[in-house]
Amino acid sequence: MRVFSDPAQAEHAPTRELHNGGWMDYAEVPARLNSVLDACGPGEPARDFGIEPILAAHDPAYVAFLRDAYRQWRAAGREGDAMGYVFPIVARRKLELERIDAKIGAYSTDASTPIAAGTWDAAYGAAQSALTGMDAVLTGDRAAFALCRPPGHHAGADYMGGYCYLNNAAVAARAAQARGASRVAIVDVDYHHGNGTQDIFYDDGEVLFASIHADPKTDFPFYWGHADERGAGAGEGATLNLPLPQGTEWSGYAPALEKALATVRAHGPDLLVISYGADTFAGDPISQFRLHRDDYTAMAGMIAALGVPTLIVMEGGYAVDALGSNVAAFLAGLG
Ligand code: SP5
Ligand code: ZN
Repeated sequence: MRVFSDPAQAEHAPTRELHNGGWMDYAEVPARLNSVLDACGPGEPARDFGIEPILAAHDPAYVAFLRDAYRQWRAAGREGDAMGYVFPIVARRKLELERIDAKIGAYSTDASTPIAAGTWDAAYGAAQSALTGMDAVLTGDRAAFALCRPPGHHAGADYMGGYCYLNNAAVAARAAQARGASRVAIVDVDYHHGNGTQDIFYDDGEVLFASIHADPKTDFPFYWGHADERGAGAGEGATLNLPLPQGTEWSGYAPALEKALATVRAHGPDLLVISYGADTFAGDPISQFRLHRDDYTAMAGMIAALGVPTLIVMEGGYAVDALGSNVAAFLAGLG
């Protein structure tokens, strides 16, 4: 299977994140890339499809902000990574915001998604990796792997969060639709709920979003991913959330995946996007499921049995040393 990534993806290197009442080392590190490339690579460089396909999934003002945020941060005399500290929870009105602190808070859901010097180029490169992988699938490959970093599934049309800036899976799905694959299914198997992807397609009945994740009652992102979120308007019923308890092993995971895949089958997609996170791994430092390497091969086998052309997009997975072999096990199962 072809593997795509962009060298700029390694240049995004925030130093710390805020959670549990203090500063923690940033978990989403550049070394994740080499762990995967050593096991699955070397892969091929992403092509550049430009900014247009990114704007099919994201608000232009948000994209313009993201592009220029670090420069504005430095221009304000700040050192280190850019991060918000005031978040508008009630109404995000279209105010003319002046200060970088005001803008960054308005475009963030949390304080674990800093903007560093290389962030824009890396996020842009990751989106291009997803688009390049999608192009491979649309031109005849049964499956392709976009080794995206930073990840994307917590990023909405106009917000970043959870280590994510641009929603790589959503950008790829929109590109597929623009090229005639109108019915798309996105299956998100990252440990965390893909709130950004869900938001982008919530009203869209053409794009099924199905997610298996840690119960947001106990886990990030807390406010999305509950079982009663099922889509709205034309998208009513095209969102499926299957939250599972901490400690879930393959025996509890497999039935949820079977349920998600039955819903995918019923949707009848032209194309499948898998948001693949290896943070469901038993050894993950920030997550609490108990999957093992061979479970990823089984997971991929169930997905491959759908017989639908599939783009795999990398999301989370923070046990860096094991990440490459977990990804390789997953790709092996796709056949
Ligand atoms: C793409 C992705 O996987 N993003 C995940 C973002 C999670 N950020 C919040 C992490 C909070 C972790 N709390 C861990 C407690 C460990 N004792
Ligand atoms: Zn995750």
